[in-house]
Amino acid sequence: MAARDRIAEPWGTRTPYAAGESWPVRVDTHLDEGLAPEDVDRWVQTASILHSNGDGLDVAVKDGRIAGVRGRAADRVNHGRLGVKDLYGWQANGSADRLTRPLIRQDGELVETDWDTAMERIVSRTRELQQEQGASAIGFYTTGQLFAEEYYTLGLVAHGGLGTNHVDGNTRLCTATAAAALKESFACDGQPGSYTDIDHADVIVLYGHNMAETQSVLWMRVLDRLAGPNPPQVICVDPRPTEVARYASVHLAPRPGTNVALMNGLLHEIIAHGWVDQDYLDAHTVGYAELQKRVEEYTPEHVGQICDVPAEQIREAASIIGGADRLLSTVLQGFYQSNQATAAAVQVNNVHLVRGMLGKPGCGLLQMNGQPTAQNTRECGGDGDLPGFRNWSNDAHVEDLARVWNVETSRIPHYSPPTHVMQMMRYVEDGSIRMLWVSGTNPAVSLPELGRIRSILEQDRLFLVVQDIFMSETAQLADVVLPAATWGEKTGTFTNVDRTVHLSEKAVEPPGEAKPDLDIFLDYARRLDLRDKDGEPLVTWHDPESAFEAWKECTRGRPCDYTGISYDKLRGGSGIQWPCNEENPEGTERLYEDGRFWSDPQYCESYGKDLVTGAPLEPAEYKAMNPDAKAVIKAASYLPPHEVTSEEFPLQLITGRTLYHFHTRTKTARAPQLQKAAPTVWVELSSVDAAAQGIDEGDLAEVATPRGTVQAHARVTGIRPGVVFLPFHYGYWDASDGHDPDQTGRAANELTITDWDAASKQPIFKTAAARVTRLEAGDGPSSAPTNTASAPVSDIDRHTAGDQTARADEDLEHSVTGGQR
Ligand SMILES: Nc1nc2c(c(=O)[nH]1)N[C@H]1C(S)=C(S)[C@@H](COP(=O)(O)OP(=O)(O)OC[C@H]3O[C@@H](n4cnc5c(=O)[nH]c(N)nc54)[C@H](O)[C@@H]3O)O[C@H]1N2
Ligand SMILES: Nc1nc2c(c(=O)[nH]1)N[C@H]1C(S)=C(S)[C@@H](COP(=O)(O)OP(=O)(O)OC[C@H]3O[C@@H](n4cnc5c(=O)[nH]c(N)nc54)[C@H](O)[C@@H]3O)O[C@H]1N2
Ligand SMILES: [Mo]
Repeated sequence: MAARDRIAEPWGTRTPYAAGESWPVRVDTHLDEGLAPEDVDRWVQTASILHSNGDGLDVAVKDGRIAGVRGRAADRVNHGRLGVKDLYGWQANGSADRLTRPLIRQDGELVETDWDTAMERIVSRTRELQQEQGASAIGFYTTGQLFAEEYYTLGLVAHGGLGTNHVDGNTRLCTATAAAALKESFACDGQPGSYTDIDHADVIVLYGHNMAETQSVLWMRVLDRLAGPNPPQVICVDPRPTEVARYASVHLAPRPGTNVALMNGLLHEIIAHGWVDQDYLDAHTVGYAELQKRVEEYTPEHVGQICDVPAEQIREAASIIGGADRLLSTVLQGFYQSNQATAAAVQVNNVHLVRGMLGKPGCGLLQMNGQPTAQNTRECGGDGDLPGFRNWSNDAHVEDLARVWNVETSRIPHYSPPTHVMQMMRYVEDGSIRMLWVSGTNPAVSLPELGRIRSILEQDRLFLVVQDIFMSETAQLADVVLPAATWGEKTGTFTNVDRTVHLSEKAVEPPGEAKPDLDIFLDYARRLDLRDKDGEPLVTWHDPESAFEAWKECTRGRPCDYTGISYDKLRGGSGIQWPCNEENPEGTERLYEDGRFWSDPQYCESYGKDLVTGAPLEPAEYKAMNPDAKAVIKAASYLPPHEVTSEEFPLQLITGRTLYHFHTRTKTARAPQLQKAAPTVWVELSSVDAAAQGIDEGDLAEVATPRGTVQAHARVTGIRPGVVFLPFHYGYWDASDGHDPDQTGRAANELTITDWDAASKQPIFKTAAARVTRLEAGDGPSSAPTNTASAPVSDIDRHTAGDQTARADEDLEHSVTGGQR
């Protein structure tokens, strides 16, 4: 067993392996300073909550507190490894400033109260609004960080109980495009691929996905293949010099917002060289002829000009993809939050369809998720869709859901597409939504154009409920604040990117009067006295396991079939991939193995949309296009971003993440090792752009767009010239000095634009026109991490490293017991 400073060495020790072999086990452990593993009272099973990778881990309990974590050797996802946020982030649970009592606004101030008073205030406001205006006055905005049981309950309460169509999750900002792209190509959500495809692939392409920092354990798996015999070739598509780019055979660094042009260029080359699987196309797809026609004009030279990438590089990347025997692709926010999000992500699906690379070992397609439980938000209806991947525009599906819920069909809103969050904000602005219940998300930092969002959420006429574990920037604006219990303090299940379902068990008591989100939703339903059509209580469950059993029934016969899974089956060994049912009792590694899809018009989740306008296809249109349940190849032409550079705003602004923080940092800023690794905001710019403005490493700079300004210290990196990058993690709260509204000038979203992809409705966080100017000299280099995409181009005398408390153990000898898959 060796101890390593995992802040300095985030990916830990290599355990090389060859194609087709099983990924070796390495068990990572981090415990409170001075606590030895043998002194831990109990180990309690869970999975990681600070990203979507789904790494299995056990929580160490000592004296009734969480005191550390250890990776689960037997879990199929991580084989024992943990990323930095998991190793250190658990400390936030025990933070002294957790919310412990409900708060209500009285004479302008938030004051502590009891649960009865807080809940009655919410219930009486709900009743008033139902009477005055109906359920459309009420909206719910949830997250990708609660558990399946909680989303399913919220979905039932909102859709089947109140009957409002205004339900969405922050998954809209996150993976709405993953869902949309899968629905376009396969008429159903659900990742075709499996993480074990990394064990087999000979080519791995990462499209706008900084896996090294955002799914760092998955990246360890790639690094271990790269360190072994017959390594795969990696292609990186990202304007920044990420760790992924460092290991890539080809790094395409396109101008932000030009992904569709790039994809069409790759498809042009693949088709022109005949690197296509015609038998597969004939047997299993519709729409190929249209694609052929559409990509004809996208020659490498033409695309090279649009994307500002050498034509030769496009040829080279295409020939690697075209020559692959086992092609694995991953897609994330560089596509989903950029111009033409769905159209671009769909072209990645098209590459796999054209090459017949689907449903075979190594031939994986991962339209990635970001948040730990985003998949469940989508499956359970927390994002406004109907649960169990039912199709809201298929009346038979709505009837079937009404049967499951025992309500009248007319009670379930399906007269129009579900309201997406940016539209909900518009309705709040207009005053037609008058009560908004926000759970597990911090929109006052994470939504675009924060000046506008603040003014919307601050309105007196809005009744704002915020359910959180900390006094977030959004909770500051609330009329009622509800203190939630979180991961480690409550039980439930969640599902990662590759459909692996994990059980997360309660390890310790929540602080003070904080309650599991499930209990809060159940309490609301009870107080409202919601009933089914026979006058019985609408919600028939009372705890996590009974909620899970009900959810299973809702999924019976649907693609995300959970009926073969139980809490007991999830205990002890590894997570299990859905569908898991009578036919697949051990779960299902890959979807679409036989070239058959869930796209039958009667069965499918979606009829698709027009990629340019977002208009949903009519059932008859879909039936005419795809009568025989094939995969759909949908072509798209490149369209320039809405906001382009100008003399005043000559640069392109993109925003995103660093390895050491999670989102608005309510958890990671309370973990000292993580906070120290990336203490405050910075702006990345190229040496060309820095020189043009007379900016040196560490200088204080102002970044401006037509929406606002942010001040940040400059980090000069190898980023594509013409592009600047801001991490979006920094709101106006800080662990050291609390809430300081004067610090609004730190949040990247002061600058982002109110605009979204027409098909997925995902906001565009990665294309805006900006200007950067120098304000004053800094006192030394910027504090940005030096071992990630923000690595400086010059030698600086500051390097990212942890102290004694950052040392974590790696056990390479660990023998696996208990059902490794
Ligand atoms: N450390 C860490 N890990 C996380 C999270 C976190 O907050 N911190 N959050 C989790 C969540 S919810 C999510 S959604 C994922 C997100 O994970 P990622 O998508 O990997 O992260 P981002 O940094 O948002 O964006 C990825 C890359 O997109 C590139 N990019 C920007 N614009 C374009 C473009 O137009 N084209 C292309 N090709 N690339 C572009 C950026 O340079 C950036 O490196 O991470 C998850 N994991
Ligand atoms: N500019 C820019 N903006 C972005 C992005 C970007 O790349 N650039 N990425 C977008 C993406 S992909 C995402 S996912 C969003 C994330 O944006 P948010 O969801 O706003 O970010 P978080 O900080 O994760 O907020 C989660 C909140 O839930 C609370 N919480 C944690 N656990 C629990 C729990 O168990 N119960 C309850 N009730 N509350 C809990 C936390 O304290 C926190 O306040 O940001 C989006 N915004
Ligand atoms: Mo996300």
